[in-house]
Formats: sequence, C-alpha cells, structure tokens
Amino acid sequence: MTTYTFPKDFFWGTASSGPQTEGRFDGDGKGDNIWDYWFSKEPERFFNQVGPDKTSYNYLRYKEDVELMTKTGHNSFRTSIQWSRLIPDGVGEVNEKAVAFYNDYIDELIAHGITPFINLYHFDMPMALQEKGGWLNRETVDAYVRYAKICFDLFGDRVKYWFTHNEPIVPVEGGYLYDFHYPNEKNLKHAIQVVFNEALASSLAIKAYHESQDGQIGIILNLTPSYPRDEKNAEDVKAARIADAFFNRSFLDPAIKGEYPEDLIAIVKDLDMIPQHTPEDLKTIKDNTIDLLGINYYQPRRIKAKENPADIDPNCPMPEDYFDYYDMPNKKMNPYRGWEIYEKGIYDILINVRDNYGNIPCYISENGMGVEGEERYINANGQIKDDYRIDFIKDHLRYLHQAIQEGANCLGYHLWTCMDNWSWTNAYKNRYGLIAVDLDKEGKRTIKKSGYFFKTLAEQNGFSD
Ligand code: BGP
Repeated sequence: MTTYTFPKDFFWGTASSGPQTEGRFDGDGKGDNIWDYWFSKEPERFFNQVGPDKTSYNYLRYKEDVELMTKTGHNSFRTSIQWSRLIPDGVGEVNEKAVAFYNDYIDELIAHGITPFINLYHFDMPMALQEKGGWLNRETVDAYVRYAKICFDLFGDRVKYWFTHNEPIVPVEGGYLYDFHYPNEKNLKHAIQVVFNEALASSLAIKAYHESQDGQIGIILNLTPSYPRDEKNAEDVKAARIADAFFNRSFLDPAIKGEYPEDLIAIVKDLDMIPQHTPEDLKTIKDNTIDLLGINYYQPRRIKAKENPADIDPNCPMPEDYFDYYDMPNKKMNPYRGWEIYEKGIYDILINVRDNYGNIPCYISENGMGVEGEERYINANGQIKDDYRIDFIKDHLRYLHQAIQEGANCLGYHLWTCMDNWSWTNAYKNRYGLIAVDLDKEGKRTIKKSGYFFKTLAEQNGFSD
C-alpha cells in the first residue's frame, strides 16, 4: 500500500465564482454584466437556453452552502466578487446590499474555519464598461483598480488571500479570438491589447494591495502544458514553444518575472501589433509581481508544426498561424467536455514553476471533471455515486504529491467545484460539483459520493491505495 501524505496546513477545498453561483434576485441591486446582456440577446447560444439569472441560488443559500463545505472537508474556499454586483455600472456608487452579502458570506466562512480566497475578476465585465470597449479601453483599467481598492478596504481586514484575475487568457480567447464570450470578435490586435490591459490592471491592483494591506495577492492562470507531437522533431518543438508563449507565458512571465518573453515580443513586433502602452506601464508590471500563483489545470495542448501554410489568412492573423493542433491517438478523454485527461500535466507544470519561475509559492486553484447526465449514477439513497470523479482526483493528486516530494512549492489543492454551477455557454450541461444541485427544486443540494471522499481526504491530509 502507498500512502500519499501532503504538507502540514495544506489547503483543501474548492473553487467557484460569483457569476456562476450567486444568481440574481429582485431588489439585490446587481447591474448587468456581459453575460446578462449576451444571454438577453442570444439565449440560443447557451445550453438548453439556461442563462445567468438564477445559477445555483448561492445568494439566497450561502449559509447552507458554507455548512455543506464543512461536511465536505473544506479548510479553504475560493469565490469571486461580482464587479457588477458591488458597483452596478462598474464605476459609480457601491451597492450596499452587495457589501452586506459579501460581508456575511466571508464572516460565515471564517466562523466555520474556512479560509476565504477572493478573486476580483472571473470573466464578468460590467456591461456599462463593455459598452465603452471593456478591456480594450484604458479607462477600464482605472475603473478596475478603483474597484479592487474598494474591495480591499471593505473586506481586506478578514480576507488575506486575493487574486486579481481568474484565467485572464480566457476572456481574450473567448471574446477576441474564438467566439465563446461576448463581444465575440475575431481580432488578434484587439486580443493582444486586452492581454496587456489585463496584466497592467493586475499589477496596479497588486501595487495598491501592497501599499495598504498585509495579506497575499496573486493571479490564477490556466496553464496548458504544450507538448510537441515528436520531441525529436525540431519543428514540432518550436511550434509547441510558440503555443506555450501565446497561451501560458503571455501571463505567467509578466505575473512572476515582471516582463514579457522575448519570443512572444518578437512575434508581436513582426505582426506590428505591439499594444498601446507607456514606459511607465512596463515599470508598473516589472515592479508589482505576484505573491502567490493559482494554477488551474484541466488539459494539455498537443502541438505539431504547421502542415499547410496555405491555411493562413493574411487578413486575419491568428495564433494558429504558427502551429497546428495534434490529435494524439489513444489519448484519454473526458467525452462530455471534449478535453484530454493527462494527469502527469500537473506534475510537469509544477516542475516548470519550480525550475523556471523561482519556485514561487503556488497552489492548484482548479482541477476537475465535468460530467453530463450524472442522474444516471444516483443510488437508492438519492446519492450520486461519482467514482469517476474520485479516481480523477486521486490520479492527479499522485502526481501532485510527487512534484511536492521533488521540491515543488505547492500549498494546496482546490477542486472545481463545490456545488454544481453554471458553466457559461455550457450552462448546466456538465456537472463538476462535490454537491449536486437540483435546478427543478430551486437548487436543492445533495452531497455526492465524492463529497464524502473529499472530507476524508482533507481530514487525513492525504490518502492511501
Ligand atoms: C475554468 C473556469 C471556470 C469553470 C471551469 C470549467 O476554465 O475558470 O469558470 O467554468 O473552467 O470549465 P467549463 O465551465 O468551460 O466546462
């Protein structure tokens, strides 16, 4: 038998976000964000036309949710403040009902021995700011920094772990390259400007935080290790390295090293797409790096050299002009989400952070498995027997444990997610939670088998097999 024991005070818990869990209710004072707006215009883009209005009723049920977190082994939990709840138009008055809600939610977590991790931005641009260009507009950076300072002032006395963004590359991919977030553009020049403005906003928020508060602040990045089809083929290796620059190092390097990778700068220069910036902006990014890195890991990227350069449309440059995706035979898949499952990726990421990023303190801030039709696994007692999720967690934790044994500075593991929640355009198609949510019964909660497993895992600070 092998026992996997994790370091003392390891963070065990889950992650979620405001827009995916809270819902919106009469009189709550929340303003529209891009999701509210987009759903009102194109409900057919969302699975079963389920929108962001009710999500998982957490705004009404948060006390019960915190109780359930204790029953599922949480010593820490991440959610996000919704910018459009706290400041409905993004720049103006603070909504006192939102302040009361977040205060009470945070107090409830702490009273139950659960350390709150609070993220400031999870894909949820207030609509009033999007109308003026969203992240493309420099004024949004200023509005974000004001919003961040308001959050630190209101909640910083109790919240000691803050994050400036969750997966900042995703609004770039979704909103400006591949059409899965509003504003649904396909424009690499805009995408690059958004990358820069998000990083600048992050650094300015970090600066403000360090000037006034005493906790830690970081960023959460979805790192997708890029594996070449053939490690001995120099063209494949080069292509994988470029994909890594676009999708990982574009945020990882400024966040930790305070500067952009040279290979990425060379490509962007060559495209004549250097984003608008001032020398002072670069200094801000250089001087204000993160304390803690959150790593979301779901899937790797398999890459091969570009096979057919004729695919390239000179009028519409895209990252994929530099590489092709490689469909590796016999890969293990999560068929519901269409994502490859490659457990060793978690190890490779942590070793990369150890060796190339100064072994900065980090934790796994998301990892998880969305499954469609989990009702078919309900047993006679009404419990979902999600053994596949338990196996998924253990399979990743073995590699995480190995990385820690080899010196990785990984402080915890958060699963995506606690309660089943609303997955953007996939809505409630795939369920990720330790706890089931019944949408036909106003969000009734039932702990899944994995929820009980997670409690034992956290109590024992590891597992044996
Ligand atoms: C991450 C996001 C989460 C969450 C998760 C699951 O990228 O941070 O918000 O949604 O992925 O992915 P999806 O919802 O696309 O199935």
